[in-house]
Amino acid sequence: MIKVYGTPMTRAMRVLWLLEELQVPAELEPVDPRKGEHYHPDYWRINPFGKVPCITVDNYSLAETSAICTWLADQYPDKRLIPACGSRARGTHDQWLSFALTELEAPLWLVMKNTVLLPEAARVPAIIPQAMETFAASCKILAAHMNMRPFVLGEEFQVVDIFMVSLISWAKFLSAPGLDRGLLDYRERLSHRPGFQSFKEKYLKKT
Ligand SMILES: N[C@@H](CCC(=O)N[C@@H](CS)C(=O)NCC(=O)O)C(=O)O
Repeated sequence: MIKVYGTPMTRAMRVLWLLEELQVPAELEPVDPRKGEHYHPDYWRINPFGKVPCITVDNYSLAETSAICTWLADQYPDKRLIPACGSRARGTHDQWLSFALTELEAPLWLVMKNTVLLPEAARVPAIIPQAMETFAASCKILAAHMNMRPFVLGEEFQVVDIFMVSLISWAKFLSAPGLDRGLLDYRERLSHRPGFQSFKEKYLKKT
């Protein structure tokens, strides 16, 4: 059985949603960073990266959300949620995944930390305008791309769509500039997928 460490309100949400899309049973082991539970030595023995999410399968453990999600999707090629390793489509998939993490998530995470997550005394509000501007410029590129296709890779829902939807949700929560109607509609459309609904039923109703 796959164990997922984290809570549904963290990046673990991306892993839990993917597992519902793959229809693979998993067990959620609650590790809540808001309560500092990720600092526990028992958790560091499982995940020396010290953050959530992380997964374990038998005696194998894996951290970093994008590594976890691509690895999981690769385990179930019949589910067609990621292009085959080495294919051009996989190159394009990973290009957008990398763009999501470095060009969209990184500036948003700076905003998140300095508006919500860090204790007030540790926040640096001066960072926010520049991070918002960086996000908006990248978001414009994504919006133009999504204007012409239903999913990032074209006609099929893939792992990278989970990351994009999650980041659009962060951006909406932070009132970040750059979101357009098309991106909000894309997020709304994907939230009706049975996989997402099942994630919501299983994990959000309990928290
Ligand atoms: N690069 C990591 C980032 C993981 C991360 O920062 N997770 C947050 C929760 S969403 C966390 O564990 N924060 C606790 C901390 O930074 O101390 C990934 O993509 O998995």
